Amino acid sequence: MAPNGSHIAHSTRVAIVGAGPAGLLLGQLLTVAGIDNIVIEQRGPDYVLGRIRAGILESVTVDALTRAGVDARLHAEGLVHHGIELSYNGSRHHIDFQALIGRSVTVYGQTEVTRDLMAARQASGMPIVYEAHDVSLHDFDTARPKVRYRKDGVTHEVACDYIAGCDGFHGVSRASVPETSKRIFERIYPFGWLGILSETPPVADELIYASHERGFALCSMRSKTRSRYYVQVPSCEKVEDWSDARFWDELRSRLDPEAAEALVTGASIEKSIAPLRSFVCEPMRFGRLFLAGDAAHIVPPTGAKGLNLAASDVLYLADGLIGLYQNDDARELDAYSEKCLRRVWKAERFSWWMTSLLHRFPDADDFAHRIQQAELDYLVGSEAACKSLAENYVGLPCE
Ligand code: RFL
Ligand code: PHB
Repeated sequence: MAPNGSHIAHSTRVAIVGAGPAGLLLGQLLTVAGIDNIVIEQRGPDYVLGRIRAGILESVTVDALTRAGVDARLHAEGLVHHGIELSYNGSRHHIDFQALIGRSVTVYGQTEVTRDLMAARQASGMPIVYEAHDVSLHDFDTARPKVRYRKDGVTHEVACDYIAGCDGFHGVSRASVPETSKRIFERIYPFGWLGILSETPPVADELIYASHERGFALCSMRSKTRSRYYVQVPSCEKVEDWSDARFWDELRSRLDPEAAEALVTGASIEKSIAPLRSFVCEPMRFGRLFLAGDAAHIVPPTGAKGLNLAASDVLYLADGLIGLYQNDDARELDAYSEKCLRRVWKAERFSWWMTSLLHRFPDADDFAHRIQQAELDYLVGSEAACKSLAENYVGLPCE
C-alpha cells in the first residue's frame, strides 16, 4: 500500500475486466485449474443480474458450465428442446433437430447462468470487485500489463500477466486498442426487438420464430410458467409507447391462428428494446490483452448465438492459459484469435441469415418479399436446408 493509503497495489496472473457470463465463466475455469485471477466489474451484482438477455444454450456452453462446476441447477431446471417452429403465412412448420441431426439445445436463462457463476465465484473465495470506477488498461504491449480502477475513493492497480477484456460491446477493453491496430466489420439493422418477460405459461412447447408482414416475432420461454416474447420494431421506437396491451395485440397479430388463440397474456415483469447489430473486431488479441464475448463481436439475437460465442471464446482462452501455465506450451494461446474468429464468422453468417430470412426490411421491394417467401418455402420443404439450419442452431463443434 502507498504511504498515504490512497493507492493499493495488487498482483495476479489474469485480470478479467467485466463480470458478465464471459468474465465469470473464464474466472471459474481458471480457478478450477488453479490459476490466480481477479474479476473487475463496473456495475453492482443486482444490475448485472437484472439484464434479461439470452435464453438458449448450445451443448458446447452446457459442457463449459459443467466443466466450471456450475451445472447442478442447469441440469435440474433447464428445458431440453429438440427443435423449433417456423411460422409464416398462417401456418407452423416443425424443424426437428433430434430427427435431423440427433442433437438439441437447452433453455436456461442468462440471468440464471450468471447467478450460478456468481455463487460459484463467491464460494471459491477468489476476488471479484463490483462497482469499480474508471477502469483503465495499461501496458498490454509489454510483459507486465496493468488494470487500474477506483473503488470507494481509492485507486487500485492490478499488475498481471494477461488481461481478459470481457466487458461487453460498450466496454473499455476494445476501446483501449489504437484504431490502427484493429479492423472493424459492422452491419446495423434498421430495427430492434421489443421484448417482454411475463409470468405466463409459454404459448407452445418449443420456440416459435414467426415471419409476418407486420414484422418478425419470437415466442420463447424461461420455464414452464415464465415466457419471453419479442416483436420486431423500427429502430426509432420507444419502450414507453408500448403498454402491455399494445404489445400483446401486436404479438398476437403476427402469430398463426392456433398460437394466437392459445396465447396467455399477463402483466410484464420486464420490457425493453434491443437494437440489432452484426459486429466483429479483428484480431481478438493485442499483445497481452485478449478480447472475449461481446467485447469482440455482436450478433443479432435471431440465431441465439451471442452468449454461446462468449462461452466458446472463453473455453479457447482458458485452454490457452492452462496450456501455458500448466505445460509451458503457448501454442493454444497463440492460436486464440484465429480459432475464435473462424467460429465467430460462421455464427455471424448464420445470425445474419436468420435475421434476413425472418424480418421485414423497410427498404425491401416486392421482389425481395417474393425471394424471402421462396426461401422459407424451400427451407421447410428441404431436408438438406432444415439440416443446415439445425446444425448451425444447435451449434457447430468447437475445433
Ligand atoms: P456482457 O453480458 O455485456 O457483460 C459485460 C460486462 O462487462 C461490464 N463492463 C465493465 N466492467 C468493467 N469496466 C468497464 N469499463 C466495463 N464496461 C462494461 C458490464 O457491466 C457487464 O457486466 O458481455 P459477455 O459477458 O460477453 O456476454 C455476452 C452476452 O451477454 C450476449 O452475447 C447475449 O446476451 C446475447 N443474446 C443471446 N445470446 C445467446 O447465446 N442466446 C440467446 O438466446 C440470446 N438472446 C441476446 C439475446 C442478447 C439480447 N440483447 C438484449 C442484446 C436476446 C437479447 C434481447
Ligand atoms: C430468448 O429466450 O431470449 C431468446 C431465444 C432465442 C433467440 C433469442 C432470444 O433467438
